[in-house]
Amino acid sequence: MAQNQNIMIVGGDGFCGWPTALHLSQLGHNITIVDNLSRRRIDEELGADSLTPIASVEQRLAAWKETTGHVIGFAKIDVAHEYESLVELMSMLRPDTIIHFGEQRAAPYSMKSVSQKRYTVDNNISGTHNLLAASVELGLDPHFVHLGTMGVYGYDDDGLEIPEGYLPVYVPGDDKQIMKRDILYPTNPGSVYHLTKSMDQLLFQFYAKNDRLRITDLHQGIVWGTQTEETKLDERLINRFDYDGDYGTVLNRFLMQAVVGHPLTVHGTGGQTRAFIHIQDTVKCLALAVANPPARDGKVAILNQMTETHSVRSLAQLIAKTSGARVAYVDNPRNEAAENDLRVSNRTFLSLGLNPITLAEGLLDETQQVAAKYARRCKRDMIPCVSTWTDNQRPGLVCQAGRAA
Ligand code: NAD
Ligand code: USQ
Repeated sequence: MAQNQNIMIVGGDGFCGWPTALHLSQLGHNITIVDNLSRRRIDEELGADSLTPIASVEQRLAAWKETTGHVIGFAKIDVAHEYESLVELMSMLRPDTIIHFGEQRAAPYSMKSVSQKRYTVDNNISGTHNLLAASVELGLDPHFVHLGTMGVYGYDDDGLEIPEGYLPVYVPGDDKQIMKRDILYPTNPGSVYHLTKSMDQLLFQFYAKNDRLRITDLHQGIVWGTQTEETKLDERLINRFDYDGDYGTVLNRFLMQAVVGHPLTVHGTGGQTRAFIHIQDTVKCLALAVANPPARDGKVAILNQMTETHSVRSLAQLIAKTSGARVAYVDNPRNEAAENDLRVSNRTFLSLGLNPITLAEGLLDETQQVAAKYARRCKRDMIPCVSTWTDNQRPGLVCQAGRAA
């Protein structure tokens, strides 16, 4: 594989996509971002905004060129609906690698109402399929790298270490011989958003088998932190920091809640255990995935992209201890197990050389410093989680009915 690749990054204006684009550009790859800016539009729809003041795409790209001399291309295309424009761009770019971040990624947003459910399914499934179909139609041979989620496995706590995508099953044959098969780990999504990632997996399975596309599906845990080595280079390169009840993820929410003096909003008992990864490790994993395409063997390479697991309760307690914040155990707006254990294999990235950043390494402080710097931009009324999973959970502002601990 060429050292300097032509890489198309779909969703490259988003939280994970933007720092990945900068990192791969810094490594010498030729980057083109494709994004319809729907994430910025959804901020307007919700009345929310990134805690950090993100510059426009044009300002971001100009700042990158000014700071490093590297040029990143940009095309505003909706990959779910503007198929002809996508084909035109891809036939011109002929990408060696396509990285696909371009989906609606918030579980609470996907459960908000029927309109957001339909949007999430339509956007995510059509977008993924269009990218695969266009690659085949044009006779291209890109390495297709997709950002999936740990959530496709579900959180059933059955005691197994979650393997990387495939579950070995042993079935007695007619002659009583035991036969081994590797099947896609049975999916158990917990939201319409996670459901679309489960459905993406079948699209990949088909295109890898039928068209021999080389596909890497990265099952990523919850990303925390905000800045990377490259986004720190200039204020105009700053990454997004979502904290609102739909898009803010749990650890970043707790870190900023502590800064603005809001109780830490633990859902239920906080016994949900989840997988985490720092944004700096996300970009490193993407560089490793790009440098190590799978064999063309008809099978999707599935890698678990996470570095550690924690329960929500233990994260809240850790942050409360260091900041003095109050922990509020609030009614859970989601339909999820109150408590679960989680063990995950991340052997492939470790074997490729990932040296994980853990919570213990001081970056919690760095994230809180970023939150403190922009705390004046916080809209407190955007903090509560108001999206509920079922109608009978819909009493109003669920997160505000907190009990102090
Ligand atoms: P994000 O919402 O910040 O970024 C997604 C980007 O994709 C946005 O810029 C958006 O405008 C763009 N986009 C969406 N639909 C599009 C379309 N139809 N056409 C073109 N562009 C489109 O999300 P993120 O946090 O950067 O997540 C990126 C990917 O990583 C997602 O697929 C998500 O499922 C996955 N992921 C994220 C996390 C996390 O904690 N943030 C964890 C695991 C997996
Ligand atoms: N939670 C709280 N309090 C809060 C917010 C969340 O207790 O204020 C709890 C939730 O109930 C849940 C857990 O924290 O049990 C994680 O919630 P989250 O919003 O941090 O993460 P999630 O909805 O799972 O989604 C995020 C990203 C998604 C990605 C997923 C990875 O938004 O794109 O796919 O993390 S994973 O969780 O591994 O599937």
